[in-house]
Amino acid sequence: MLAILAAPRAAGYRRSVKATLFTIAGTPNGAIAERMLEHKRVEYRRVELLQTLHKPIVRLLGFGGNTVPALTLDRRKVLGTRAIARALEEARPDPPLFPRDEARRAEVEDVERWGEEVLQTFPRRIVLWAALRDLRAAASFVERGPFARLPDWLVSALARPLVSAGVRVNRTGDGPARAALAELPEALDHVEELIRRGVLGGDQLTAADYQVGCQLRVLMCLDDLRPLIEARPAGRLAVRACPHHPGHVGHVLRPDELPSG
Ligand SMILES: N[C@@H](CCC(=O)N[C@@H](CS)C(=O)NCC(=O)O)C(=O)O
Repeated sequence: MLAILAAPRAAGYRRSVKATLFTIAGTPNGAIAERMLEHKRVEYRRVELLQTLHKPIVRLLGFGGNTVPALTLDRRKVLGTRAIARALEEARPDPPLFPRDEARRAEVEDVERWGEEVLQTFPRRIVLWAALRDLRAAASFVERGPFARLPDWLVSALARPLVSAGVRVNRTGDGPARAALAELPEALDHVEELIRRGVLGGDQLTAADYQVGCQLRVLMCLDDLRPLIEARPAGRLAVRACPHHPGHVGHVLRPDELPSG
């Protein structure tokens, strides 16, 4: 089985909810699900699947789709970050992932949707495309499980086909990645407008903070992008939502590909 089982999260987590998270290495969407499980203090088992081969496996497991993150929660099958947020909120209302006030909840849900529909396209288009230029970096996204212990020669042999497959699955390449890089400053400005309005980055992190913060945190794994993000309020939100994320891509962007502004 092309799955890798990681140990359940440590004691102190609530044992009454049984959860298994299916994910792949390096995806911000997996990080969103993990950070929300931690927010809810739900003990979970992490199953890491191999990029691209995860699709038939998730389909065969009966999630009704072929993407990750996919979560079984109290025997319920839940697919996708937004559905996972709602299933967790229902199973464990405290601490909340959404404001109790209806108007504020609607604002948070709008931003969560923007995070999933719009902001998600930035790491999706940029990160694997950049990793193709620094193939040793691809292995740095794998931090846990037996993949992390594979010999260097095997990691090098697997990196190119796996990263290339990921680039194809994400329908990216030079055009989409460069367009995303050019649009990144505008997206960061939008995040900061939402922080100023108090919809993001409040006292209690919400599903929208995890959705937006984890996407930005993964972009910060690129040496070319981290300095543009980390010193800004958007970068501080990213680190708060996702203090640690594996992965490090060295300088690979050409000067004309770097975001300006
Ligand atoms: N919007 C979905 C995105 C899920 C998604 O695109 N997952 C990627 C991995 S990061 C995937 O499984 N892609 C395979 C595919 O799109 O066929 C979510 O938030 O869960």
